[in-house]
Amino acid sequence: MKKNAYNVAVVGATGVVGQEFLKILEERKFPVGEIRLLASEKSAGLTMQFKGADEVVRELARETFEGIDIGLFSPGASVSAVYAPKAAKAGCIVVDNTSQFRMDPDVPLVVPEVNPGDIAKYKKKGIIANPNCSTIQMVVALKPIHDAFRIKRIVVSTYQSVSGAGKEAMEELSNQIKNLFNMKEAGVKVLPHRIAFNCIPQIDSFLDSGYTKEEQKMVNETKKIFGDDSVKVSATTVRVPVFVGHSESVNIETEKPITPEAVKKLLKKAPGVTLVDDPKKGEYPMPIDCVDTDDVYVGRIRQDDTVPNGINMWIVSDNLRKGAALNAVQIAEILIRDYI
Ligand code: NAP
Ligand code: 12T
Repeated sequence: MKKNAYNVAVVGATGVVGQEFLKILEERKFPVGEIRLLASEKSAGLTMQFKGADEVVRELARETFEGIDIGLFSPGASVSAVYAPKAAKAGCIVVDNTSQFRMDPDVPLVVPEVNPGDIAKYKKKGIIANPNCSTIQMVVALKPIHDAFRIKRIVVSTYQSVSGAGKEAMEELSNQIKNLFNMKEAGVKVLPHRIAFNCIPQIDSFLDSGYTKEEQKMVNETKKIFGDDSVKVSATTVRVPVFVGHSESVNIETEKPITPEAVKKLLKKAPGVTLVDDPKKGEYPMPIDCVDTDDVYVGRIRQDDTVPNGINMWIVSDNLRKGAALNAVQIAEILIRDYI
């Protein structure tokens, strides 16, 4: 028998992704029975609003997941590493936003527009992984092109907002702007360098290869989501002084001959994609226009004449929504529709 409401835990509820989870559950009228808000010890006792009611935040370490159907997790990888398996053991299906389980062969890595069928594999561990924000928006736009023309190689450079690094990084950008206008020291705490009026070509830590972990995630996750190890991906990930919304310059090479017109035709009907591509009118996607919206926006689609079958494009999305909380709630919607 189908339930008519599901008990949901939001783990990391006080974070920027956690707060977006609450907004999206409400907006999409997800059938929530009990909502349980969990965070660290320092937030225990705070109240947050859900559907117009005050809900008390509780300490994750003191809770069990008995009676919880779905856990929406975004508390950081090391915390998910401990508590996602505990929750799953108690019968709660976990949709995890951290990088902890994404490359685990027994954990599906899902973008509903791309590989919804992989959700079925959640039964192995009771955990479904949500991909990295930069990967999600790229694969939503590229999936229809890959299906029609087979993408051989992707070269991507990202322009990632500070909200990707959480609430403290957002406060850091606004404090630095205020401090600099008041002739004070900017103050660097969370991000590796000053971000105000700057760009930082480092997101996450460096690997021995010279790439960052963020870049390597884009490579590995794209292959896993497409179920195609032959797609070559080369990534450069950069932090820019934008609060919300990640942008990406993407170059692709396809096996079959491709034109900008054919790409536009595909993307016009692609799920989750909005085409904004009228450069003569100054129309192309920008982060300021995508904040608080659900879609992946694509524009600046043009031929790359330097290779036989090449296309350049520009992809923008709200990293806290499609890049994080929305994608996870869409996964939960499929879970309750098709599985539980
Ligand atoms: P954030 O704003 O810094 O929030 C972190 C949340 O985790 C807060 O609710 C915090 O609670 C909680 N937390 C930290 N340590 C905890 C612990 N020991 N026990 C319980 N809760 C704990 O960060 P965020 O941007 O929301 O991101 C969180 C995670 O989501 C990260 O792993 C990130 O990789 C992932 N993610 C983020 C994005 C994005 O675009 N932002 C996209 C994909 C994935 P307190 O407030 O009590 O400290
Ligand atoms: N380092 O979920 O800092 O793998 O922008 C997401 C965002 C990791 C992740 C960031 C990060 C992830 C960031």
